[in-house]
Amino acid sequence: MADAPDAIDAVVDAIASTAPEIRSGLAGRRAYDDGANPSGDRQLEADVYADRLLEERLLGIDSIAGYASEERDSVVAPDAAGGAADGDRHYVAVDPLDGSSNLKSNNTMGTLFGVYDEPLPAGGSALVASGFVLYGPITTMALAREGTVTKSVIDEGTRRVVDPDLTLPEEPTVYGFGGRVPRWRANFSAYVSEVESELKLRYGGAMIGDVNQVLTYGGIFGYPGLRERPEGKLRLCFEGHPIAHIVETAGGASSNGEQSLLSLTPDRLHERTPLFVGNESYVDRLEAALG
Ligand code: AHM
Ligand code: MG
Repeated sequence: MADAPDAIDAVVDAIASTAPEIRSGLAGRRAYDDGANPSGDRQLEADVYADRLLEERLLGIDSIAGYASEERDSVVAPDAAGGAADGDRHYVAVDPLDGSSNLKSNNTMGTLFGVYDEPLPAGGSALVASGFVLYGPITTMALAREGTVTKSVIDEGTRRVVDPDLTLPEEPTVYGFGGRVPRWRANFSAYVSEVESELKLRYGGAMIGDVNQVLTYGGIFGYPGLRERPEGKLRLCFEGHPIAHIVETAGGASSNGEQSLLSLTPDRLHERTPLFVGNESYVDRLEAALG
């Protein structure tokens, strides 16, 4: 993966400086907007607000040649073709408010992003950095780049690193799996029976929050393929690639049930995938159970 410090710094700074605005704008935007996103989910006013802010900030960066969002049909290019040379062009994929249905119950949600050095949709190997902002009791950012994950607290738009080398704990403690249990397939249910006798359930309905628990305590998070929907719910480009990059860089593993999510290239921007991330031992056992 190519190193691109300037583009990455600019994206990370833009997202960190936008985070307090997104956060403070949530309270007044809990109603549904009129539209639906390309995956068919109803959009909240907060989804649209966060998407527009991020589009404006990220496309304002010279080296960003494309903005893709879970809330938009296709990749948006900057108005004027940027001055960046071919090798300096980068593309950002964003889930502006992952877990936004939690706004109703006032639970955790976040902003997820991946920076690629190829036009989108691209393979996971084109990711040069990825991260998430978590709007919990405090605002934090996990950032994977150059082989290291750092954790920062965001205060008034600036980042203060609180963990320079975030790694998954070796003794896993927690798990969380999405989808209604009767819709799970038999081999997955059998695997979960084993996991639930070993780990504690932590499921909050926002992937970012649930994966952050796994990063903090060790364990596994997943949203499996379901009986009527074998492709699962979550999207490879906006959720799968960035979260897999973060967890793998932190020493864990990712899978679609067969192989690392980072080895996959979506045919379509909004393509879905079964998604599993966590400690390697649990991801290996999952692949064996589903295989
Ligand atoms: P979103 O990006 O539209 O919020 O949808 C993704 C969210 C994930 O954060 C979470 O893991 C999942 O949907 C929860 O789905 P469910 O409500 O089916 O448990
Ligand atoms: Mg999401």
